[in-house]
Amino acid sequence: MNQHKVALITGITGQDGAYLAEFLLKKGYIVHGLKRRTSLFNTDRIDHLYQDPHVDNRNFILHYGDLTDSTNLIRIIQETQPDEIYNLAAQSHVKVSFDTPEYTANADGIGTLRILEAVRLLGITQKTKIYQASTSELYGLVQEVPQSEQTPFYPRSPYAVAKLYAYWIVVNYREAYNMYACNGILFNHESPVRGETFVTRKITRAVAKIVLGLQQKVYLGNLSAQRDWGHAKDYVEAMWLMLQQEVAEDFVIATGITTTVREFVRLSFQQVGIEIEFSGKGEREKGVVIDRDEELLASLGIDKEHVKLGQTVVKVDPAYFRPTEVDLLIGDPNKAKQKLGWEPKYTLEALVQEMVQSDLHLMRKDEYLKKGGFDTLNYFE
Ligand code: NDP
Ligand code: GDR
Repeated sequence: MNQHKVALITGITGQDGAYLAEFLLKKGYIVHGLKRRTSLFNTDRIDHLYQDPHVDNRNFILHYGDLTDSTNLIRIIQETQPDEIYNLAAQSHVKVSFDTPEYTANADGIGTLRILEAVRLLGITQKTKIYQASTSELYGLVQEVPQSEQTPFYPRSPYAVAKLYAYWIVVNYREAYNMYACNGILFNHESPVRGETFVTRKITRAVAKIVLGLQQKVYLGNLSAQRDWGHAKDYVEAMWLMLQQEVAEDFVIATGITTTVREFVRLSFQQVGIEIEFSGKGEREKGVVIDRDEELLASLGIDKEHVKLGQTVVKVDPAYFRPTEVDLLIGDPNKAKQKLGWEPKYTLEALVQEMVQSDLHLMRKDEYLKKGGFDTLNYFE
């Protein structure tokens, strides 16, 4: 008899998919993942988990698929017969959702319905538990803080509106068909493998490039936005805990602490011994270097001449503003603490430190390759 639980993760190539796959494999699960076909490899985050398809008894198996394709989802769910489905796949970028609203609705909204329907049509509602990646973006325009499971929703982007549909269809299927399906209302969570266009990773990557002399400054959007940032590693544990309860319920997962984008920038530069000060307002705001810890820079092997006192390292580009912004997110994780026994282990400072160190390491690799002449291969000459 197979003792191993079987999980299916959609969005396995993404930040959370990678952390969750690693977490479940350590717990002895057989992990199946849904992966989109891409023209270049995009499995960097899970390459360390890859197993040769020619060996027996694999516990990590990828399947080509897409949340916009019902028949494909039905087939994969039928073949894998999962005990748990983690629906993490989504067009997850809020700003991009204004450019691709219809696709975002299809993948993020109807995609969730397709998963629920597949489980219902296959007659496995009493076997298969479903986790839905809901989001603090549902709260949108501030109604109250901190935001809890009781706070009303007011979505402010096509992404959030699509996720609102997903949230309610999960609740509806739970009530209508007695399914074990639940929403994790997760606040922002980051890591060294966060997508490079989300603000935290954009900042830590830029800090690394600036101090290595590979870039002069970084252009950002709204520096006053406030987010409740945690670490993805802590948050995937909460996803799993939500599926191990007697009764399916929805939970807020957050740290309870909020920070501005501006402060995140300052903390990131501080990691490498650079103090910056912001001045000006709105589109004219900028961040300038006011102090350098030369000892720290030297201990990190960074040439202090790459960052000069008075250098502008942050500028605002209104192109990154959103048509409708979410100004303030701060979550109340008390229900999760009490019912799931969940606590975040990472502080914001530890998160920033890990991200900056990782990006320094990565950018150094780029620097070495460039110096060695291995950075550009022009196939088209
Ligand atoms: P990522 O953007 O890093 O990963 C998204 C994943 O979804 C990728 O694997 C991507 O594939 C896949 N995907 C996108 N569109 C489709 C599609 N049509 N069919 C199949 N797969 C698709 O997101 P995160 O890991 O950060 O987030 C995971 C989930 O949690 C998302 O649903 C997100 O909206 C939600 N969420 C995230 C939070 C956060 O702070 N990180 C907070 C709250 C919710 P590919 O690699 O091919 O692009
Ligand atoms: P968010 O994350 O929209 O909260 O969605 P993001 O990091 O993109 O933005 C956070 C805040 O920073 C402001 N900002 C910028 N954002 C980006 N991307 N680029 C910039 O240059 C920039 N400058 C300022 C934004 O305006 C915003 O206020 C993330 C995603 O992971 C969603 O999938 C998830 O649901 C939510 O978190 C919770």
